[in-house]
Amino acid sequence: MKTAALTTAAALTVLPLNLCAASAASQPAPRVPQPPNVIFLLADDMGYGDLAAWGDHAIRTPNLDRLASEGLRIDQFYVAQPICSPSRVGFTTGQFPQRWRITSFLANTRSNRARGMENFLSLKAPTLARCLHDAGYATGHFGKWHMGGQRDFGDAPLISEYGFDASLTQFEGLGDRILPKFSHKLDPRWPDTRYPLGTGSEKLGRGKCEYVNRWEVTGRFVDRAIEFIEDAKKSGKPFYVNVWSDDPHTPVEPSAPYRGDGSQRTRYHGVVHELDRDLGRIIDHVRNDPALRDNTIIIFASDNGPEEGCGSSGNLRGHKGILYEGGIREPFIVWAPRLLAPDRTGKTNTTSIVSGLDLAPTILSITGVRPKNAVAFDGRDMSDIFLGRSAATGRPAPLFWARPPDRPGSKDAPAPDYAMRDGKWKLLTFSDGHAELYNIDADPGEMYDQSVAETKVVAAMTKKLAAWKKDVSYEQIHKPTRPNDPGHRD
Ligand SMILES: [Ca+2]
Repeated sequence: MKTAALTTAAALTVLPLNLCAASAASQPAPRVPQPPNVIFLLADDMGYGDLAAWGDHAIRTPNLDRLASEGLRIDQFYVAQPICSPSRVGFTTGQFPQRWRITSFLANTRSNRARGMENFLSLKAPTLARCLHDAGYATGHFGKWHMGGQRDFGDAPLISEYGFDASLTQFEGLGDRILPKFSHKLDPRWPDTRYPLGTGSEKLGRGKCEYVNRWEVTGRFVDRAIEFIEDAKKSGKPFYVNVWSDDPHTPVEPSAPYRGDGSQRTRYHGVVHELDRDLGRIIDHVRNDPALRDNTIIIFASDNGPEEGCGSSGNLRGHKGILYEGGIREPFIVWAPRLLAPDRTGKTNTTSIVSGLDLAPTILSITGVRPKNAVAFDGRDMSDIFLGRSAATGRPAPLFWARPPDRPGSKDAPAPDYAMRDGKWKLLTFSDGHAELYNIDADPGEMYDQSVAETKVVAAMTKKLAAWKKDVSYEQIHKPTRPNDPGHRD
């Protein structure tokens, strides 16, 4: 980093948290500020270019745009992998998902095995929710999970076993769930309008299942999250709440007024608009309550780039599943009116490089929570960046990605196998041995390969990439196969 170093938790507004000890104090004690509440809003397959705040004015997203105008946008935000499950493992654990053998989307057991993957996130993995729960936070997960308990595998842990007091999910997880039905048969092979992965999930049991219209699913997660927040408020506990919508993932079906001309693209626009409206309800709930507004951090992100034919990567190259920027670089907003540096409100940090891996160590720092057991996070404490106290260039350590094994690209255009970001440089390597190098600061669209002119940079980065592959044992588990199962959905 070229500018100010990150501060430690001790320099932040809250003290190290031990709620039990604090409440047991017998004499009037110095007033300890309530540790901040955290709400993490996550979209599913929304592209870098899909919000007006990032340049797309074809979709109306007034609530998320207002969140950005009252908060801080971080422009160089990367997810851990360009696809659902490992991206979520990165947010959840603060560690490269390769360490937990979740390298692409979790599907059925045969497909997971063929790709060298586990069937669920190990309970040995550290989780942000468990750290916060152990420190006295009320913790709730409402929305898509996709870290175990899907397709034919019902023996995964419940979401609650990862540190959550309450959960409500859909067909990519266990426990109580809301399952989608569509207004028409999606496929003549399927007997009714209920989504087959939903009916399959229902057969796994392990929670109550309720079917609602596809366009009502996110609203149900938001309703449950608001209830949970109110309960936490009444109990006097700080809270950590995930609202992980499965919008705008395909199949896209907004309510009837928002279907436009019926094309995939306009229905996608409708889904994003309704997602924005639903998330707006929880944002307004916090904004309109001074007790919540003044001590809550709301973070918004997407889990990976857009599916082709749906969302927009803006000026970036590539899409979901691909290691070019469009697959891994996503919108990211931090909203925290009383905690954010006032002169950064409504601004965009274009210089710092932030990862989904940073979420866990950063939230622990901001909340002053120390994990019971030391965790070797791959992410870094970026609290100064999140709260607008610094816009330090780059990041303290490089980032690495590996292609999901089921996304090899085409014969004519093979997908890059590995990527690495270090300072302004991004290296991409291919199975035939060649590499591409881009100066992302000058060329975010990855148009001008610098690998021939910058051979020393390529050599140095290739060496670091090899060390990372060894560190996470990736080449031993990498099995580049492509599943071809009925009902395939990532
Ligand atoms: Ca996704």
